[in-house]
Amino acid sequence: MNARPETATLPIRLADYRAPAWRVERVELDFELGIDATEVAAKLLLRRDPAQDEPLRLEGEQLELLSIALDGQPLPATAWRLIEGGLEVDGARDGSVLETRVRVHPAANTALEGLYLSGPRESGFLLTQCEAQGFRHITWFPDRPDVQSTYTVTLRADRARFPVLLAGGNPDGAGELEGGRHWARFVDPHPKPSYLFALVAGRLEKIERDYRTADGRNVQLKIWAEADAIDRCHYAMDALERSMRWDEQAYGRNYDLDVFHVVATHDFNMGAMENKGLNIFNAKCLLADPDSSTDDEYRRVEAVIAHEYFHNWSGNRVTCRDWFQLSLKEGFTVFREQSFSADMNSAPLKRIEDVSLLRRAQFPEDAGPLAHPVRPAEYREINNFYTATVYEKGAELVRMLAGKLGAAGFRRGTDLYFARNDGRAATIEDFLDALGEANGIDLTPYLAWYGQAGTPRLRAHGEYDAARREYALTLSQHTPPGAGQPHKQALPIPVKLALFGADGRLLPLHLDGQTSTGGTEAVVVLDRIEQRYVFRDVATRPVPSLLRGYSAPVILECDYAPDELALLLTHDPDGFNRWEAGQQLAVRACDALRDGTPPQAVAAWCDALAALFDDAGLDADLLADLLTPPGEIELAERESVVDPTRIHMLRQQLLQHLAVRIGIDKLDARYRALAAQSTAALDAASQANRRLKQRVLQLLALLDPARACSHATVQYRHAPSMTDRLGALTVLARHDTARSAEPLAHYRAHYANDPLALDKWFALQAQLPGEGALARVQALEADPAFTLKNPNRARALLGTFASGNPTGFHRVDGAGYRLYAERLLALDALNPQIAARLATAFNGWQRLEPRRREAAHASLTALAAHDKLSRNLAEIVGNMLK
Ligand code: 0A1
Ligand code: ZN
Repeated sequence: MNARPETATLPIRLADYRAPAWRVERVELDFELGIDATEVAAKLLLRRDPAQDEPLRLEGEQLELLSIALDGQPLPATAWRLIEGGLEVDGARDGSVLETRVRVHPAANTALEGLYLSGPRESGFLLTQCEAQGFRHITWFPDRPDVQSTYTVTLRADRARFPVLLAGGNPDGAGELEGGRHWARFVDPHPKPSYLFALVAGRLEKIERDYRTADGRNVQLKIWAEADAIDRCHYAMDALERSMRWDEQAYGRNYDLDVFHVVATHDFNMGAMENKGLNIFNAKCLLADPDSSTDDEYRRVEAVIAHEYFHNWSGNRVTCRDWFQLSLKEGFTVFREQSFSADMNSAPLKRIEDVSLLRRAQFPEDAGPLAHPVRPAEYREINNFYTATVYEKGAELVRMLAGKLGAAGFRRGTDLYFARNDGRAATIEDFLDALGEANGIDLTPYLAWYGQAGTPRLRAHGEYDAARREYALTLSQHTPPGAGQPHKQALPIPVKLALFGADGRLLPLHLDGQTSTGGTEAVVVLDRIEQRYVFRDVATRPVPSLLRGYSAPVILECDYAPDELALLLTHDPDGFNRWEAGQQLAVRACDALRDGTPPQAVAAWCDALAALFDDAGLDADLLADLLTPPGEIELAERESVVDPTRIHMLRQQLLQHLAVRIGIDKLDARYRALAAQSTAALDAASQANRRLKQRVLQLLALLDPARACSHATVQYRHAPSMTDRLGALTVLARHDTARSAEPLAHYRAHYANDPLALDKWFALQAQLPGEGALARVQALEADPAFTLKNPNRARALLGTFASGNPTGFHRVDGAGYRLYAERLLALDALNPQIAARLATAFNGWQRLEPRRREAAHASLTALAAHDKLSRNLAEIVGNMLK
């Protein structure tokens, strides 16, 4: 099937929003399901807005129209016409019923949007993906989120081939039909937009559990997967139950149908999808068991289960008026998911993980040619806007609002938001209005955050006056121009802060006119270009701890001396800021190594960490994070001219210094001690041990690769968990190619039938740094298990190579770019969404050093010159070259 739109489109603008002229009150859908051809009959009860005089227009793509009737009468060909991307119908009135019948072709649908086949045609199952605009690939419909309808869905299919038939809503009957066929009906009483429609049909197994909501409803929870995976769904079921309880307690939100289905598929463009009553998950975000999932993957499953479940209120009951408001549901839901994960696990570590992701994924986006505001002003292809900015930065904005209102105030605000907007398609203004009104606060200044792209820089400068015992802190902000916004305005930036004495103790704060959060911590809101804050009665020259807990998504620039950062790294009780001080110090250390200036920062960082390494009171997982300097992508963000090889070498050099400072004996002893405690247990302490063990082994490998590889060989052989197995394999593959061959082959054979485990095998090798990476990737492409048709596989090999292997991808000769661009083209013909997403790996190319920049430019230009690019890929490549 040709997945490309017929014509290029003009951008769609927020400013052009108009309420729909036609709505659909009720939908009845009838599916005659088949792998090659499925027939869809739709019956729409239409409502006309009396204030508008528009003809009825419905969206549809790649639909084979079989029949069309209005109010029971077949429509003559003169009464309807195909227009670009749609269908125009004459003669409809308020209350009219439009009936259409179309044919679609699931097995030929490689774009995985609309109705498609997951798995081989003999054994695979059918499923749908409708966000953002997949429903128009299923039937003619006003496919926009502000059209909300109740759905009655009847599925008919061959019973032997499709024993399980599911759609969103409550079950409403099922039965047998002639010729070995059967049917099932589902009714969803909650009006919903078309993007939340879903069906699943095929051979699936299930696990189930009864759940009683806080408001007394009995709900059947059912998780579905193919037979070989059903035993790996139990962890997700537990996580689902935890999520449901948490949403009741934290937000007063109860589930609202009699059943809640979750389905796993290996063929999915994203992580998961919150279809009403029928969530569909990428298997990667649902299946978990100790033999094939890492600790990180377990946490991800828990987070994604929560995320999709939480959407039932933040997204489904209250949906988005238009796709510009995407962050209304996504930013809020990511924030809810982050809070849940923080409650279930370690809060400071979760914060570190979230901020690292923001810096790795969102900051580069916000600083480059793909930059856009959390609420974009225009787009060509909405699927390109499921970005780190809309999700991650959007969550940071909600976090700022929550911080401003305090826990009780935020809850008052969200209660009002849900009550007032239940069943509505809302806007970001509706969200801020409700939060503000419930608290008697005007939050409109925060709207500016939603409309302005770019990461603000927050400068901090402190002066101490010993005679007056005063400390004056000057804060100023600046957002570089970009994304078509030459002049950026000042934003309200909440800065949570504390002051430390030279002995590492917190000082009491006396700050006129500011809220104090408990004597030693305060929040000031910088809402102009510059402001000075004077702290009185400060006994000694203080060291400020700023943006505690990362209280605003900005880049802090503060002229700390290395020993001040070391003091915070050693003493700050705010776990996040402690880590942050270490990160800043590591950056300084890298700068010193790069510039050949006196290595004070190197010594300060190494000394502080060596001391913390011996601190028995420090949590193993925090120590593991402290021992990890910023990654190569983060380091590159700070450079005006980027040489990925040099950055890689500097970071390795820094780690080498750290390893030397701690010393072989200590590293070896700690590794052995941690290895002796190895189990498959999933409790926090066991996970923390594994995490630290891996960091220690990696450091040891820098000093004594032979010894580290011996440990890794033993660890691989006896690993009780995937975390240990993969950790060992990574060290071996990095440090001893010859010795890694056998375990890599063993892994490949052992997991031959486990696609998720195989993805990790591809990704691990795609990530190995250096010149050899390209040849390795090409060899891996020849593996019979490699295919561009499966998004997880394509991402594991090609995505990891381009986004997770800077030295491999950014070869000076440009061969990495050329291969990648060729693959993007091939991918685009199959699955434009995935091609466009993977193409973002070129982001940042303009700041590469000249030879690489030229090579990247040549590859991008060649790509752009193709006349048959999808709208998805064309938009990304076009923006990249702007
Ligand atoms: N709403 C989902 C993300 C999602 C978006 C688009 C999809 O298909 C193209 C699928 C999923 C979420 O936030 O989890
Ligand atoms: Zn979401």
